[in-house]
Amino acid sequence: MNETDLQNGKGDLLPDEGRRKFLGTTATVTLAGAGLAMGLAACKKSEQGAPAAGTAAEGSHAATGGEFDVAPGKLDSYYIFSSGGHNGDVRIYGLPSGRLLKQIPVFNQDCMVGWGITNESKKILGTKPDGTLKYTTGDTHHVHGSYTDGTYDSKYLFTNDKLNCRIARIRMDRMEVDAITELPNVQGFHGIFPDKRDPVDEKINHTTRVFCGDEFHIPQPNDGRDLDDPKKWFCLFTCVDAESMEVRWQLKVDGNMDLIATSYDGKLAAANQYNTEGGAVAADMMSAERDACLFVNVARVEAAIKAGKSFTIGDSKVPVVDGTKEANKDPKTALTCYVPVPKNPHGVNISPDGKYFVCSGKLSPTATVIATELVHKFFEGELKDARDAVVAEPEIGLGPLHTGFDGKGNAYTTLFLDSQIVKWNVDKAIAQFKGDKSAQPVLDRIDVHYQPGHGYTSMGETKEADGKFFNSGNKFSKDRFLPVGPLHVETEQLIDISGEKMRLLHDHTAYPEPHDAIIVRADIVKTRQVSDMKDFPNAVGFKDAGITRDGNKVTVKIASQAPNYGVDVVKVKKGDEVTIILTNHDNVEDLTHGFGIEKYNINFIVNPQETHSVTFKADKVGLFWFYCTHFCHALHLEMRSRFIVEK
Ligand code: RUQ
Ligand code: CUA
Ligand code: CA
Repeated sequence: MNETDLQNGKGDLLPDEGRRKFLGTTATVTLAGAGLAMGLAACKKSEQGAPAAGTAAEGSHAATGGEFDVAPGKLDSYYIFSSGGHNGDVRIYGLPSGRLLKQIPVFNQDCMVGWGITNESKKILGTKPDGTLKYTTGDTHHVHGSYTDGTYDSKYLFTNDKLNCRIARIRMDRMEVDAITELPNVQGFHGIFPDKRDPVDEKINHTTRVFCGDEFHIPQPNDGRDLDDPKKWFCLFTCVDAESMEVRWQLKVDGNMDLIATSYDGKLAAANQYNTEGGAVAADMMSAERDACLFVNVARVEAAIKAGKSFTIGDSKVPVVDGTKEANKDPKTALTCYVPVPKNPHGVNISPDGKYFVCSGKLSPTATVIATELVHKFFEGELKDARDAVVAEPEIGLGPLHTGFDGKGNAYTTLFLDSQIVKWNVDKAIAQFKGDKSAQPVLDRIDVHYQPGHGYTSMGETKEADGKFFNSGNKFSKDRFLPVGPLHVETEQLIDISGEKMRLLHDHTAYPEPHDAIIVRADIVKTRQVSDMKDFPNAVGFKDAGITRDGNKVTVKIASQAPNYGVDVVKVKKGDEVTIILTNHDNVEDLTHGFGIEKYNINFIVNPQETHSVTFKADKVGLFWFYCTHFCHALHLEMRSRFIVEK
């Protein structure tokens, strides 16, 4: 097949057309079923500026083979930190290779590392009075890094659990979770974003708070009251302290919240709202022509709490203030600003220069551009109407969801229904909105495979946006990879955005199903490759190793060094409560040991210089080997000892 064939859509591009048609039909049918086809039909493809790239995306729009390969032994230039979705974890990939580097267990259990099994991880995850985990499931959607001076400082990552409404913090030196907090009074905790500097103290130029939006309105308190009275239910915007991880305050709002974004000056947090109607069924959630993008004036909220204008809900001690429209009629004192946007928006992102928030249309083929400066003007009482903060609303395509930026004035929005990424220019969109008929905001389109959800650019959520890569997180992979049964792996596609035209570089797989992610320059990320024994208060020195008994409680202290645990046999009695504390004394990078006990459902690792412990009941009599589960030495298989439980 030659170049012309490619452009004419011949040869092996034809089956691809077939796939697209098939998928397009599915999407339309699904949406029509939900009563949405009407609004979507309003977008006339011919008026969208640049022509669709069509399947030529994989011809003229694609990179040549190997161009962005990372050769054996070479390292990637970026990290991707990605949510794992209903798997409950957070993943790290390298870019541009797409190599999976780590899966950080967060809300899930992971026997590779022993997350949810060791006492230390159980303490972070939270247990019931009987010592078992309070929750064993989670749903991570968004991962965001802490900031210093408008860019990532490699200190923390924060992620949400939509399912059980918890926020988790990952310390980036070890890439492990060090704190989890459950949010009170909320359900459907979806959007999360750290502030970029202190909203109150201008001198503090790093992340201090993390903002959390909840999507599902509930009775307050949710103790059995008002179950049939949705008008009384409401949602809360929550502020968590980035250091203590305690909930600082909550804000009662009208409508719901979906995604969150924060301004570079630290003063504003935004949330797109798709259910301003307060509907309990989908048809009601789509009944209004417009929903809103909510802006929270953080300093005012905190001043209101200081002034004693807060209340509490149920057993929760967290102060709550009223951010509803009814309670905030005067913009000059308002805690909130609700900017009307076309119905059921999804996603809100801020441009790297801090000037514009972009709220994607989802059911509307538009993106709404809101000027940060004008939101500030609203709060000063200088804007007639909140809607006047909108400076552009270009038509960009069907099903816009999330937007990334290149730092050069261009935006890249995922189009779920069109299965495309659209590149558009913010200034041109503003000119068009002002009435310049010659302004054509849409600059380029590229097909992705298929149905993209989140898309994000390299360093795009910092002031160091570098305009190199866009990663498209597609929701359907269909036929992109070898089939593996009914559950498909997801596709992520890396796109070169450094030129005028976008170029598809390659596909990589993603275990179902990631939502949002960030792309961070590799030189920013500073990890510690061998831990410090002092960070583990229960570390076992060679001299402290041994077995002690206190009533029916047995403590087994093990100081291991490859290829030995330093103890040949541990003898206990049936019914004993056994605690094993294991310290890995090896000081060599990458020399991790494992610890598993046959038939006792215990399995965890200790990295060099680390200590972990487990507590369990010796409820089975007999001989049970415990062995090293992590390959560590030529005598790794011999690294095993006996656990004997006597009658
Ligand atoms: S959401 S596909 Cu969970 Cu971030 Cu938009
Ligand atoms: Cu120690 Cu394998
Ligand atoms: Ca709505």
